Amino acid sequence: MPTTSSGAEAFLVDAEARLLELSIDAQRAAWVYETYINDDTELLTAKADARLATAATGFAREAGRLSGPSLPPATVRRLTLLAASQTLLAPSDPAEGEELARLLASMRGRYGKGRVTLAGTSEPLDLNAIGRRMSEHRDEPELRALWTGWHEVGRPMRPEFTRYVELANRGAREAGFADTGAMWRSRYDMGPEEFVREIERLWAQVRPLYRRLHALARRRLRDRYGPELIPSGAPIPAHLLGNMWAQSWEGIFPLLAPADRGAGVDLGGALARRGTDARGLVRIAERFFTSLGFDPLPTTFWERSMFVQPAERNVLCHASAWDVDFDEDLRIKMCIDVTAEEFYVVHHELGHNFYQRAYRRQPFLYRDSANDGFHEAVGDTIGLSVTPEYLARIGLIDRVPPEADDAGWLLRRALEKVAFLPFGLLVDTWRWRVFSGEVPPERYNASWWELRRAYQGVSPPTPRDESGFDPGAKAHIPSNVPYMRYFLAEILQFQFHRALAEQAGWTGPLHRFSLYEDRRAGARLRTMFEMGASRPWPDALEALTGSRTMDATALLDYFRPLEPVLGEALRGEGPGWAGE
Ligand code: X8Z
Ligand code: ZN
Repeated sequence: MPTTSSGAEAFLVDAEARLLELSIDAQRAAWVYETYINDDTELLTAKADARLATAATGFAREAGRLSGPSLPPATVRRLTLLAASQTLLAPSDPAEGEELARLLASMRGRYGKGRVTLAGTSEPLDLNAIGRRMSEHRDEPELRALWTGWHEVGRPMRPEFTRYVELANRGAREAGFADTGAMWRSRYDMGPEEFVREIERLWAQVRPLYRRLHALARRRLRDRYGPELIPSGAPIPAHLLGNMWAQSWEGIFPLLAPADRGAGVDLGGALARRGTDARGLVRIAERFFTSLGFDPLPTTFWERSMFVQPAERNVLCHASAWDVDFDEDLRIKMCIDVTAEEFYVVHHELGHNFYQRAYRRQPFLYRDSANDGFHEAVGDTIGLSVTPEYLARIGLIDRVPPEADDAGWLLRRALEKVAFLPFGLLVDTWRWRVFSGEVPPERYNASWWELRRAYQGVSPPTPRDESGFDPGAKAHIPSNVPYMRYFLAEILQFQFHRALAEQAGWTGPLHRFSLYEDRRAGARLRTMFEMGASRPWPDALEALTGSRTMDATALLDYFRPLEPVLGEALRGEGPGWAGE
């Protein structure tokens, strides 16, 4: 019998209320766990997650059963969103659901508790301290020790991850999906094959630029470390790029800085000179949003957020933004270091919070971004407006460097943004294959490194085998957070930026445009935020940019002024590597 529209509506209202309640419980438990990791909080978060993920599977199955052509499109949309409302579906067997949630909590805990003690020292370093050293130090043996030491964190996750894949897939299949990866890919308002083609199309647009930047980095690293370690035509050893995952190369900017073209702006130095602390950094970012017409963050945000790493307990430092009650209880959780890099991360996180607050009046299933790339893109869009002019305007730096110095500034941005693209792409390329069974456990590490070599052009500094588990050394793997969103965000943020610049009548170079105090732009952003997930994402993209397709030409336009610098620096160093 076809479902009546009122029957489906009643089911949806009920499911939304129940999911909201379970989600709030799960978020509270997760907050306490991630800001105070111990055995009790681990158990509590696992129990709350299990309840949510098991209920979600039931709702997803029912949504699939009810959905049909006789229903109004809006109802079908909500049923579709309901089916994939969670990133994790648990098997309906409660024991298996709880086992799955325990595995995930355990892996997250291992990540949060991970430490490396360097030979000849006695102080264990946490990931923040390791990250600082990897971005600032250039001593090869030390970098190798930090890299290798941290990758040990993944080793005990291997059996846990293997079982998690099995159980998560069981839940996804009960709900009617082929596997968990297919479930993740079902949230893009297009067929899964079409989505994969979109990703490939976007990557093809940006790949030539990435290969040139890679060649420049390789050349400068060869000057520093010698041709034995950095031969031409080969991938770059992953520990030498200034970041644990080689996902941002900003740390090695000093090695690459164009000689006579300006060293960029020393934002870190400026913050230090001003004595800005973690809270002060967040205030500066909040001020940007209020300059666009958004209301200031609620008092509870300032009371409940974690800005600074507590000394006396284990926490999960990886930055995140929360909307604990899906209403006004906004928070961020970070271990803020007052650096230029973290200045951007703070803007990234607040982007989530302002988006969340804007869509809170939507029905529960629409309290989300247009697609997950949008959520990750908005704070970064604001970050693109952190220009030298803006920094001078708010008094952080004294003078705006001349336009002739822009190459340094742009190169720094490229080392963050362009360098990230292949990493953003490969994490879930790997996970999709794992979930589908194409990559079995006995090829976890091998396939991870094939992708890292092919896309990023990096190689492991020490031989890897299947006794370890290198993907586990990246937060989103033990935390079950999908990653393609960051690849999309990297493309979208430039599209947003270019569209807003055009709407403001800007005719100068894109990297000099700032939205600061542009209330009209703020209103457009708010319109898109308030839509939440109520419409297919092309509608949201159109509302902001006038276009219905994702397109990387804005990113290419933004970095075009860098071309002469790259061209000049690359004489004699052809881009590309064996194993591409
Ligand atoms: O995880 C994040 C954010 C939290 S949503 C800090 N990002 C990715 C990462 O760190 O790997 C932002 C850029 C990519
Ligand atoms: Zn984010």
